[in-house]
Amino acid sequence: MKSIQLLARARVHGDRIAFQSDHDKHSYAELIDRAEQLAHQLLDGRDDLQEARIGFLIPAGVDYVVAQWGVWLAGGIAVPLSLSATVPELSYTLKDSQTCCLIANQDQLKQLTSVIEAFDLRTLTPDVPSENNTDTLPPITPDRRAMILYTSGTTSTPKGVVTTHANIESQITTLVEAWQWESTDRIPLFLPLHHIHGIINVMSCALWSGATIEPFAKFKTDLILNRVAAGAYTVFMAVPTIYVKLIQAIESETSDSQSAIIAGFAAMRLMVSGSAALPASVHEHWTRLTNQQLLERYGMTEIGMALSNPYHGERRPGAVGQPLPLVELRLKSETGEIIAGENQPGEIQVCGPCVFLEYWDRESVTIDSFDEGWFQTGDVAVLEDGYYRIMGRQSVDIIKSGGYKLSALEIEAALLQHEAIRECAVVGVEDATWGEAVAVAIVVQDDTMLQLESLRNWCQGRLSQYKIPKHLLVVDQLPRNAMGKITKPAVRKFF
Ligand code: MLC
Ligand code: AMP
Repeated sequence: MKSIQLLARARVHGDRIAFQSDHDKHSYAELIDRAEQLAHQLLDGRDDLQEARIGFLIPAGVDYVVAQWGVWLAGGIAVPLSLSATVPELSYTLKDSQTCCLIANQDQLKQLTSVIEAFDLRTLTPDVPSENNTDTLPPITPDRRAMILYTSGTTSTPKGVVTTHANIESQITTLVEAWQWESTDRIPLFLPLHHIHGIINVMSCALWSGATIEPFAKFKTDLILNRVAAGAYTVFMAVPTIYVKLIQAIESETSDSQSAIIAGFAAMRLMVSGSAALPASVHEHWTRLTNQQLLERYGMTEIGMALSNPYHGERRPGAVGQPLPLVELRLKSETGEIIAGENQPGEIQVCGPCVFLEYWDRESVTIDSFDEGWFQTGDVAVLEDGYYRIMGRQSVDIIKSGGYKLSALEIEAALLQHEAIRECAVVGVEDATWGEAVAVAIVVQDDTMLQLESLRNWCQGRLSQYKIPKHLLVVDQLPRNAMGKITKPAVRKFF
């Protein structure tokens, strides 16, 4: 029976350091030992969790991996939750995934008492005392469900993307091969760990390779730049917003510290950008500033990474390269033809072992998202001189802000709860830092007024920070087409 390769490899990496920060170090052997003990606690005498959903709310670091691996070893499905989610957002995820158990530290569990009671959740902390329980753990075949990640789309509420152990292994190995991961690599981990970029590209690829991760609770420019200047890393992965913020920060440094930071970046063997479009101007600015050419790639929660500029060879600004190993990709035109040549745009469709199994508990949505076995990404691309370039998304209702995918419909549904709002239309508008920023045009109820600041205050606790509108316009009426449907391209022109 095949075991989970990522964990089998951790045993082999043994005494190598998996996590290191200025105050502590943790070996691979410690990770796997602790994960096994947590698995026994989760099982609590049962043979197998049989794909029960286990949520965890844990910042980047050793405890996160202990929880993820503990769930897998016990036969459960890992549901990593967002640390920045509001209570309504968290409740939605727990309910939709039918999560039965929550792993979090004591402080967090205390803050979530009402949610825990409402969903009758069993709770555990990740720091279980080592009891050296040697009972056998269940065999885990690669086709079993491993993880559910929530992602927004054109439905107003997020959907759970289910990946199997085989999907995850394929998503990891394609990147380890293409980007030549080594056990000597050192990488900072500051991206949120309820999304694929942080979980697979950074954390799991590093752990597969026996490399060392330096975890951060969240991205903090000063902290990261200090460590870069100290030559702490060989690999760096971030979303475009972070590169924009880093450019601003580096350029405002004094010349001595600027030289040390630039030397730290220039010495890295690989720096990657993804999760949203990296403007060619930012790519070129970064190269001028640090002498380091960013490698831009394209991916999605449902498929892992699909396209990448080459590790060796031209990294073209504004382009996302070619299909990664094990990924089959095609473009389909608006009129339904498979595009054979260059310069003709079409929807990206992907198949291969990296493609997810299903949307949790949404059979018909899953069926509709495939076209003869090819997953329909909803992203439009064109092949130019051998490199794919992403042109945009088919749906205006999907917004990418700071690397987060947001559903305009989900934000509208939340805003419509405001007593002063009669109608609203949310769109993404171009923003130099965030890629896109959330903007809303509203029609107010009679005799009421609404200002941006009061709307933003009202949104606190209802929507995560990055979903809260940055622009507000009060209008007499929203533009509509002949069918009476709001026309979002026209709404966008308001801003
Ligand atoms: C935060 N703010 C925003 C915002 N996010 N304003 C506009 N638009 C947004 N999207 C505001 C806050 O309200 C706050 O305002 C101020 O910015 C600082 O907030 P913060 O939360 O401290 O921001 P910061 O830490 O700087 O966050 C920026 C970030 C973060 C880029 C580090 O957004 C991030 O980690 N993004 C990565 C998301 C990710 O991993 N995506 C991958 C999905 S997977 P004020 O007024 O209070 O100061 C995927 C597949 C693939 O896409 O291909 O990888
Ligand atoms: P998510 O659903 O959060 O996984 O986001 C995936 C989406 O991010 C894709 O469907 C694309 O729209 C977008 N994306 C990821 N990488 C890139 C990139 N390099 N350029 C443009 N868009 C990207």
